[in-house]
Amino acid sequence: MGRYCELENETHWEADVVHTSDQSGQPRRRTLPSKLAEHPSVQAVLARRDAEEAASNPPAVIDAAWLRELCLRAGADDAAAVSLDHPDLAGERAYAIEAMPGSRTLISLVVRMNRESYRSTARSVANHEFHLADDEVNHAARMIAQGLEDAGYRALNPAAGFPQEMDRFPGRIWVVAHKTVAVAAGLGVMGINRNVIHPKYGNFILLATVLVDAEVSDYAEPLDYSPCVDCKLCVAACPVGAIGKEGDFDFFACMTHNYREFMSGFTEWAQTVADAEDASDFRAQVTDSENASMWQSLAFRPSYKSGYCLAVCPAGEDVLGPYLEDRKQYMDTVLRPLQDKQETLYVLPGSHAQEYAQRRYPHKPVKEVSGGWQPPVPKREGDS
Ligand code: B12
Ligand code: SF4
Repeated sequence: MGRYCELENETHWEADVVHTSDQSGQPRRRTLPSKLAEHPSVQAVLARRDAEEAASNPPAVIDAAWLRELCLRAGADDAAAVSLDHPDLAGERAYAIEAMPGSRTLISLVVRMNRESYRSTARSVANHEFHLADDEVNHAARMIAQGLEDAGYRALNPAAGFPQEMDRFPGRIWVVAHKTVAVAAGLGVMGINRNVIHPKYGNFILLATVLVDAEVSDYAEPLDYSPCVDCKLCVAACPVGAIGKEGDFDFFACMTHNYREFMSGFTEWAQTVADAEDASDFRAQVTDSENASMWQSLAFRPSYKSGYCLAVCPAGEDVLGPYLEDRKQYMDTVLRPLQDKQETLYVLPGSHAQEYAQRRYPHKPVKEVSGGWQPPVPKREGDS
């Protein structure tokens, strides 16, 4: 398109270059000599300028369909947005505002884990799967935050798991409780095992949350049913009895065993090093395998000792089939190998976990530990 024009004795075609809309939503026209307007560099500069202008004046409300597309393209398997004013998020509000003042919406996202890898009795396989999915969900969250930033919004992506705010430890160290957000956003419901169960993917998901400073045109609502089928396999699978039949959760039982090589278990390991009289005293207290595993956790990524409550869960439309077909076969192939595995269980002395582990799993050695929660009572003179 163009029109004939005479300017300062020069005769040429002027091109109408129509670019993106301005603040009022009206298309803006730039008039340039046609030769210049058609030059690739000029077109690139103008396109970039228009994009920058659009980004500095983003729509006040984010379009929900645009946002969902952004999330899926970033690698999420599912995503939904929830207002920070949602009553179920009252406990998260102050943390979200502290992390990013002006936060208005939380975007919850889900990345699937491969089921068979997570169910493996080889802890290296299950942990590898966990860490790779953790990377994926973190990557997706980062891409979403970047996409929002490019569109002119302020957005922030806290880690899916670690790193966390260790200066608050042993208080709440996580920036956002991803489970609480996912449930409020309708992506699933917490089952008896206290993991969020997605209606399709079951509990084989990791979660992340992106904070953004704008509202979204359409917010999701919590699910009106729980995908948990109340089979209690998670109760039967947990080697330290952390999952109660009614969904009550023994935090210290799980943390002491499962987090043996995380912050609290590591502290106890360091104390053992500090208190040991010599190398042979230290090696009498910590086996070669435990030391090798601690090295692996420090050098690569921390190894969870369990996660069986999640591994055995048959809930979710994509997961449930084999359980419905033959429950005995499901238990023989998914639950029993984890129950039969020879492995050390770490428990607090005198705890319910200790009594439970000894009674239910006599073939698994049970080791008393402090869990690193309390510093040991200082040795007094004369103590042996
Ligand atoms: C803290 C934490 C843990 C703690 C506590 C777990 C828990 N239920 O809260 C420990 C170390 C035990 C843990 C273990 C695991 N975790 Co974890 N964990 C988290 C974290 C950082 C926060 C969880 C949270 O919001 N808890 C509070 C509320 C929402 O959960 P709740 O179940 O109602 O909490 C109860 C207890 O934990 C207890 N409690 C919480 N804190 C404290 C502190 C003390 C001192 C006490 C006494 C009690 C207590 O009180 C609550 C009410 O009953 C999130 C990451 C994040 N930033 O959100 C991952 C997260 C929840 N973990 C996850 C996973 C996968 C696991 C494990 C399977 C890892 C593994 N391989 O073993 C296990 C599963 C244990 C289980 N059945 O819950 C996933 C869950 C995914 C899903 N499908 O839901 C998350 C969301 C990580 C992620 N990005 O995907 N985890
Ligand atoms: S294992 Fe069974 S009871 Fe436990 S959370 Fe999954 S469906 Fe619910």
